[in-house]
Amino acid sequence: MVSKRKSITGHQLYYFATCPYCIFVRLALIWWGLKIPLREIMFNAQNNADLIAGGGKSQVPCLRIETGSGDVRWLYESIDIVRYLKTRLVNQAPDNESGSK
Ligand SMILES: N[C@@H](CCC(=O)N[C@@H](CS)C(=O)NCC(=O)O)C(=O)O
Repeated sequence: MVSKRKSITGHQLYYFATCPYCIFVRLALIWWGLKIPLREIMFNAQNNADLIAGGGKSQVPCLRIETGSGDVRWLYESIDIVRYLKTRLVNQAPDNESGSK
C-alpha cells in the first residue's frame, strides 16, 4: 500500500542528493510522511545562489521557512531541521499547513 505524504507549504529544503546530512533530513521527512519542496544546489546554480543570498552560505541541508506574515528564516544544521520538523510539523501540524494530498 502506498501512503500519501502531507504537503507542507511555506517550506523549502535546499539539498544535494549525495549529502549524508541531507539524506538524514529527507529520511525523516519520509518517515513522518511529510512532503516539502526540494531545491537542489549542486546542479542548479540559481538554487545555490538563492541559498547564499538568503541564508548566507552554501551549506546544506538548509530549510527555508516562510511564516504567514512573510518573514523568512533559513535554518541550517540537520539535527536542528529534524527537531524543527518534529516539534512544529509532526507533533502539531495544523490543517492550514497541509496542502492537497
Ligand atoms: N553540521 C552540518 C553539516 C552539513 C555539511 O557539512 N554539509 C555539507 C554537504 S554534505 C556542505 O554543505 N558543505 C559545504 C559547506 O559547509 O560550506 C549538518 O549537520 O547539517
